[in-house]
Amino acid sequence: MELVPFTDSTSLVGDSRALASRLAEDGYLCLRGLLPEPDVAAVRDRILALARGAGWLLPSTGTELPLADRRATAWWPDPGYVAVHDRMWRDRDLHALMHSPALLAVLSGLFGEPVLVHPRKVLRVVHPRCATTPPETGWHQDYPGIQGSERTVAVWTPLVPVEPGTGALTVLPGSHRAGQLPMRLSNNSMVGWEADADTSTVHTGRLDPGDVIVFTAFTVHSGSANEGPRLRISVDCRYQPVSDPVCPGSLEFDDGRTWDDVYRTWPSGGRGDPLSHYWRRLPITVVDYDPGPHSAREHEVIAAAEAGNPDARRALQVISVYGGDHASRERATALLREPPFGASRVPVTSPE
Ligand SMILES: O=C(O)CCC(=O)C(=O)O
Repeated sequence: MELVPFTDSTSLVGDSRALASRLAEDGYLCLRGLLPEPDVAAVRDRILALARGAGWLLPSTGTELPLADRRATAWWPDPGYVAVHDRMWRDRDLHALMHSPALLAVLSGLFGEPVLVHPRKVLRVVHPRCATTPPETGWHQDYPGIQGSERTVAVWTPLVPVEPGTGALTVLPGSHRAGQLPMRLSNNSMVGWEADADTSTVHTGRLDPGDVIVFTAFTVHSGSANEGPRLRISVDCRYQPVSDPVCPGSLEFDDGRTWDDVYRTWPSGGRGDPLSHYWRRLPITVVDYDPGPHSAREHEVIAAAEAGNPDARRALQVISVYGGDHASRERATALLREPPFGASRVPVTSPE
C-alpha cells in the first residue's frame, strides 16, 4: 500500500467549478484552515475537560495537548464510555462548527443549491490503541449506510492534530467512480466487512484543527489506527442538496433519544436557537431507508460462517449484538460458540 499525501485544494476555494471538477476526479477535497481554528479549539477544550473529568487523561501542566491515561482506555459499548461520549457530543458549539459559513459556502457552491446539513453529526473520541481496542472502521463507502441522496458528501475534520500514525483519515482516490462496490468479509474492520476496493494507493497525511476533508458518499475511506499517546478527536457530518431525498436515520434518532433531550442541555434549552430542529423548517423530502441490502449482507455472513469461513468472525460478533432481526442475532450468537469460531475475546463495539 503506497501512502500519498492528500492533494491540497485550498487554493481552489471560491471557485466552485474547479472544486466540483476536483471532487469529481479524486472523490475528495482537502481544504486547509476552512473552519475557524479558535472555534475548533474552544470545542476541543470543552471535550478535553470532560475527558479529564472522566479520568481519561494524565495530569498535564504545559501547553501541549494532554496525554491519555492508558489505564482508562474505553470504547463502545462500555456504559462509562457511552455516557461521557454523549455529554461531549451534546456540546452545542460542536454542532455549530459543522454549520460554519465558509464550509456551507463551499458546499452550496458544489451543489449549486442550498445545503441540508444532516443533524446527526458524528464525534469520534478514540483512545490510543491497545490490545482491547477494536479495529478501525475499515474501507467503506457511506452511501449504503445512509442512502437518501447519491449527491451526499461527508466532511471530516480533526479537533486535534492527526497524522497517518495517529488516526488521520485515509481515502482511496478515484474510488467513487465505480459507484457502489461489493463488500468482502474482514476481521480487521469494525463492522466485519469492507468495500472490495483496490487499496494499492491511499491518500492521507497530517491534518490540523480547521482543516477539512470533503468526500463523496461513494468514496472509499477509513479511519486509521491511533498509535499515538493522545486522544484522537474528530467530527464528521454529512451534507446534501436540500432538494434531494433524505432518510429518517440522517435526521432523527433510532434509539429512543429525542432532539428535545439534547436541546435541554443547550443554553436556554435551545429555545430561539437557529440550530434547534432547523431541518424541520426546510422543504425536505424524507424517504424510507431500504433495509434490504443490509439484511442480505447479514444473511451472506451467516451463510459464510455456516460454511466455516473464518473471515466471518468479526461480522458475526457485530450481528450477534446489532443484527437487524432476532433470528439473525440468535444464529450469529450460536455460530460464535461453534468451531471454527469458538468463544470470542474481541469486544463488540458500535458499528457506527
Ligand atoms: O474517523 C474515522 O475513523 C472514520 C470516519 C468515517 O468513516 C466517516 O467519516 O465516514
